[in-house]
Amino acid sequence: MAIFNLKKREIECKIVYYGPGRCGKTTNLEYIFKTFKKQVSGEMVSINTEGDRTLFFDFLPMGLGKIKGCDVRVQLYTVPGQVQYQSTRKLVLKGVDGIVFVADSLEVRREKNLLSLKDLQENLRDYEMNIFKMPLVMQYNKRDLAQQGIPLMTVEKMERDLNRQLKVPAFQASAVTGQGVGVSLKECLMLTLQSLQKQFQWAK
Ligand SMILES: Nc1nc2c(ncn2[C@@H]2O[C@H](COP(=O)(O)OP(=O)(O)O)[C@@H](O)[C@H]2O)c(=O)[nH]1
Ligand SMILES: [Mg+2]
Repeated sequence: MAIFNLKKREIECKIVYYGPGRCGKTTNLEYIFKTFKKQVSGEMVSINTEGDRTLFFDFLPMGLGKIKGCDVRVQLYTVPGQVQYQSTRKLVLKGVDGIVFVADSLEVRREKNLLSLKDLQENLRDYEMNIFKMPLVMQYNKRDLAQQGIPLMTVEKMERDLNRQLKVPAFQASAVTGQGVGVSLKECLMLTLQSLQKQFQWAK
């Protein structure tokens, strides 16, 4: 749930990069942090969680408009993906306004993607949020590895696995080269802002 800061005339919201361990969430955030420097305010904050990190930083989307005359400030988060960090993952989802689900295109990670999506759905449900109503985009990451002859799932297969029911916007990406990283974020921001606009429709 976004925070309305009347004094600063700002709305603060939270976007979380979710997905299995090693799918490329941190790499996405690092790419955004260095590529969209002008829209980043402050530092990247890292919270250590034994062996993995929860990362976040403030991001000011540009050209996406205001809500009720207020600027929108976004916090971008990643969660630790490993199974054992279930509690941290859940905590990071608290108050989430939009999600980029990063799926790993490696054939061998198929099951991990499915489990992570299920885990997301359950964690949201525990917060009384519905994945079908959540501003959400899919990112099929590591597409660059095809060139190295590494077996990847086809996009069609990933769509069937992960997006058959959700039917959310999906993007192919390579977080290491940055391909598809900006568009995934932009689409998620747009959906999030649209949703916030509806939520604040009646606010004075
Ligand atoms: N080839 C390739 N490697 C990637 C890509 N995204 C992430 N990686 C690598 O996958 C590993 C895990 O990435 P990381 O961002 O730490 O995953 P996280 O656990 O989801 O945060 C690292 O070695 C990254 O360099 C990608 O798009 N292509
Ligand atoms: Mg990470």
